[in-house]
Amino acid sequence: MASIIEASAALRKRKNLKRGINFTLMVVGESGCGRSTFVNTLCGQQVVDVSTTVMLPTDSSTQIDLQLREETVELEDDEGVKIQLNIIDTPGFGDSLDNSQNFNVISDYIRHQYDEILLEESRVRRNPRFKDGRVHCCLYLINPTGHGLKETDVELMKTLGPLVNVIPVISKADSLTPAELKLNKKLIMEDIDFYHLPIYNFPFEESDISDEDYETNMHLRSLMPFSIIGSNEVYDLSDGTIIRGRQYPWGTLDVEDSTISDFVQLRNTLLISHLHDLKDYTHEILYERYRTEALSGDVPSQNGRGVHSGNEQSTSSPVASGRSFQAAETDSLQSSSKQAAGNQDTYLAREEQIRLEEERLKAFEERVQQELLMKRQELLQREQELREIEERIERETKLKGEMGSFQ
Ligand SMILES: Nc1nc2c(ncn2[C@@H]2O[C@H](COP(=O)(O)OP(=O)(O)OP(=O)(O)O)[C@@H](O)[C@H]2O)c(=O)[nH]1
Ligand SMILES: [Mg+2]
Repeated sequence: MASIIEASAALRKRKNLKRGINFTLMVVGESGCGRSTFVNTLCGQQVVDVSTTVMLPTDSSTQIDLQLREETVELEDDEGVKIQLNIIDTPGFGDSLDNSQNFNVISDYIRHQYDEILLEESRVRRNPRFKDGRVHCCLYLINPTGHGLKETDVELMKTLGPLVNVIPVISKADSLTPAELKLNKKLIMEDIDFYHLPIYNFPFEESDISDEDYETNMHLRSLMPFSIIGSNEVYDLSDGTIIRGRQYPWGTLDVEDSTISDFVQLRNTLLISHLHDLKDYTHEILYERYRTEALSGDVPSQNGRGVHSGNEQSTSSPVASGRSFQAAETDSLQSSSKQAAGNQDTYLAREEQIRLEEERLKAFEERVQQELLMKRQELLQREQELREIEERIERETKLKGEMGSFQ
């Protein structure tokens, strides 16, 4: 029996090696909080600014400057396992006075990926080239203020937490002394508990976890929120070692030094130890819940109104997550059996799915139209400016000519 399991595990590994594991990571945080630097540090290469694709146009009507950008990087671990890492960056986040519109752009994107899967699942013929775009983890970078959370942080985590695995992270940890960092972490966790923010806190089923995994998860919980230091520079030290670090007048720090930040722990968590857990939680709990709600007609409307309240996951405080995992699972199982009650239901559910997709496409079309309109207006303005410049030059030339003939 054991040999069969080993053989199938080896087979799976070989398959994974060949195909590569797909993982989608979203990085959210205020402008300048260090998102790009973190992405480059995580990947050990300069990935930002390369093949940047704007996925959603700016919504000019509401003055949101947020855009979602995707970069894809192929990483390979020590054992040769390939990871296709899709990184979704959110430039412009936190720049508007009213950030709620930004939250909606992000949550709409996440929901749209779920809708795509829902639609694909209901097709008679599957599309062999279908790309699963679900976001498996959302890192929320918090500026190192030394205080607890701001209102925006609370609202964002409340909005996104029920949809995606949100992991809060203090960026630029080198700006704080060890004591300040410790206090900052404590205050943030107190706020997360106080507001019952549904973050990903390494949930597990108590009956089904090895001692080792239990220790790991508890340790990771104790580090939350993770702290990171990022850098785009690599230095050759006098002893021949090469480090990615930050150079200061008083010395050079190594971003991988785990005594000053949790960067290495976070990287291991995302790319090695919890890569599959994050994917599984997305599929089995978050997507399943979304699917159940969508099929039972209890779909949150566009633009985040009536979002899945966040309360469902609100029990997942760092202490109670084992229970919340089970509770969520039971909920989804019950709802699944309800959903299987007859063809009529299925038919209505399909109708609902189609309606949902139509709504999303309509919203997307509207955004594109608005973007087009804005570009047209810009063009007209530029033309006007050009005309004015031409007229001025003409006037000046004429004046010069008149002056010349006068002399
Ligand atoms: N001290 C310190 N500075 C950092 C760290 N990470 C990034 N920075 C600096 O912070 C500034 C902004 O970093 P970016 O990575 O461009 O931040 P961003 O969030 O991508 O910024 P936008 O894309 O403009 O919103 C740069 O000057 C970085 O060098 C860090 O860990 N510590
Ligand atoms: Mg950036």
